[in-house]
Amino acid sequence: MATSTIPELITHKGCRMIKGIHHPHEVDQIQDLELRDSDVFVVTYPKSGTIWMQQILLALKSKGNEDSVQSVERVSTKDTLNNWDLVPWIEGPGKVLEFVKAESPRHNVTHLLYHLMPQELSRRRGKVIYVARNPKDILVSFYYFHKMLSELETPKSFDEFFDKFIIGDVFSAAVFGGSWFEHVKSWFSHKDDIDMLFLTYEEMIQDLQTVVRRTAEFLGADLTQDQLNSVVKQSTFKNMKQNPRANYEKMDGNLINHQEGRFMRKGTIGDWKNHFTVAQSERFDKVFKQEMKDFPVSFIWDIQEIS
Ligand code: PPS
Repeated sequence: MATSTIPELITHKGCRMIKGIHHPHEVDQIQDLELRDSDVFVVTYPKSGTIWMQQILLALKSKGNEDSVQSVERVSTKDTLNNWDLVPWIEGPGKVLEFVKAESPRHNVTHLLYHLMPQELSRRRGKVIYVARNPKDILVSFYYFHKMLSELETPKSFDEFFDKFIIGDVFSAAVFGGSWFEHVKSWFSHKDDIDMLFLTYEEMIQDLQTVVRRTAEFLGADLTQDQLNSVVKQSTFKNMKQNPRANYEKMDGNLINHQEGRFMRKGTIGDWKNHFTVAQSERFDKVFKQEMKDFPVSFIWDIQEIS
């Protein structure tokens, strides 16, 4: 059952966060963290494939051996393991302290902007895997996620949420995570300063095998072809949909309303077509074109483009 308090967002150093979950004094400690070469941060704007890359990292770490992840669950003192317990949010409550004490390799995820992340990244300590997704599909996925998560304000309608994501003629900073445009562009602008693998959700849909192989190479993970195949198998939408850890099934019913749907929802490209009106799509395209005119990466907007 969802709580009845109205969730609130705060802005801290230009970053939009959830009040009560993200504590500015903890977030401020992240920039000064000492990194190890083996540290990995998966960086995403919300709904871009975070849990997917979490899954790939977990499976790579266990060299495709599902039993090894399950054994972590068995020895855990928590009976509520979700993917995010195994690859935590660095900006989550108490996570900075856990990070400092954690054994190598430390794998974390974040929605934070570049300037709030450890400065040592720019000295090429630690690695970043950035996953970007086409923002029309993000908007739809985010809309359903707002209906599920009690810490995010339930939208009155899809149209209202659309107007919150795009205010006037810009990607707005009003939603959790801030402006999609700013997130992608600011991280991308640092891609040559830090050790970064830049991927898109759409290329993961198009060719998961290649993405898994490139990710393994980037991390220096030495897996046989059979082991890589097992990682791919565990990371398909079909298999993750049945994985309770990936669906936050064990997450407290006060935080997530499981009646509103599943975290692993559609897992495809182009669901925006089932939600946007023609006028909304045209308005979105205008904003996108304007804000992304110098951006060198193109996005795939329709599953037909790759099938
Ligand atoms: S969050 O809340 O920001 O952590 O969400 P995030 O994990 O970034 O994004 C959730 C969306 O990713 C989809 N997803 C996948 N799609 C295809 N294949 C696989 N294996 C996969 N794993 C996660 C998930 O279904 C959400 O997208 P939508 O469009 O809502 O289905």
